Amino acid sequence: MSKDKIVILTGAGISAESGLGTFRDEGGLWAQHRIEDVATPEGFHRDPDLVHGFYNARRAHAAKASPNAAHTALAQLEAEHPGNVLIVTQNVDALHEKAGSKNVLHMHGTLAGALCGRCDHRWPAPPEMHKDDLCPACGSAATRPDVVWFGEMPYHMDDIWTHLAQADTFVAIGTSGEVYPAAAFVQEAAMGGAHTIELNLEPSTRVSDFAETCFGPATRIVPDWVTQELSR
Ligand code: BJW
Repeated sequence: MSKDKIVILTGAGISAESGLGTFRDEGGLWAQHRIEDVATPEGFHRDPDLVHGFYNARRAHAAKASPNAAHTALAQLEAEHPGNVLIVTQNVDALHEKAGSKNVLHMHGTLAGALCGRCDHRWPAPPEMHKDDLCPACGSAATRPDVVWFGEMPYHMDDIWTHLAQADTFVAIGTSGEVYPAAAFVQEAAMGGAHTIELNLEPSTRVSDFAETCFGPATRIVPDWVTQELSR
């Protein structure tokens, strides 16, 4: 059995079969909402009610969702692989944790968090957030979902670059490769000597950067890959 360090990047595609919509697939979230309205600091400044409504609905939907066989397989990999397994997720749902994964970095934040735009205080998000909610630390009515919008710096980046440089295997699952810096992780890992694998429904825009690929629904191809990895 391999003792190597595995870094896994996940995107919206891994949660699609749990009933959570992706962004860029046909009928996805960006077909229903303008990115600049709901996923930028400027959009939030212009219309906080609209943005809170968008995230309140997604928080409620995500709370009811259950992890699927792909999330469960990654939790099994973490539990049984003799080396280190790290999940870096772009997803704001908690399905990796619900499946039992412990070593998870949420680079685009989480629906479970609230953030004060004035003093940067963080606290657990209530089921619904509103523009007049007050920050429990500084009292400002500047509360927002603790998620990363376009033009903002994703979280944990120093740690993530370090883990990518040390990875023996890098796997990207269910992500289109359209959004940076996550889109550049495959090149960073490959430069450090990692074997790179794309597991996706269909080839992403970064497909030529990967050494190995497998296409199909995550609930099929991720458990298959985990079984293969644990028997190496
Ligand atoms: C299945 C499946 C199944 C379906 N089984 N698979 C020009 C060049 C380069 C970079 C830039 C540029 N201009 C601007 C930038 C930077 C910008 C960027 O990347 N823009 C691009 C549009 C070009 N990036 C940023 O701004 C980032 N910050 C940054 O760079 O900081 C540095 C900096 C800061 C300040 C100044 C200057 C520099 C921040 C990006 C934040 C992204 N935020 C969002 C919203 C998060 C909160 C929320 O959830 O609402 O993150 S946008 C959205 O996209 C979300 C996702 O995490 C992210 C990625 O989407 P993902 O997960 O890949 O989903 P999809 O829908 O795209 O793909 C789904 C995939 O699944 C597909 O491949 C399907 O085939 C597959 N699939 N069903 C398996 N069943």
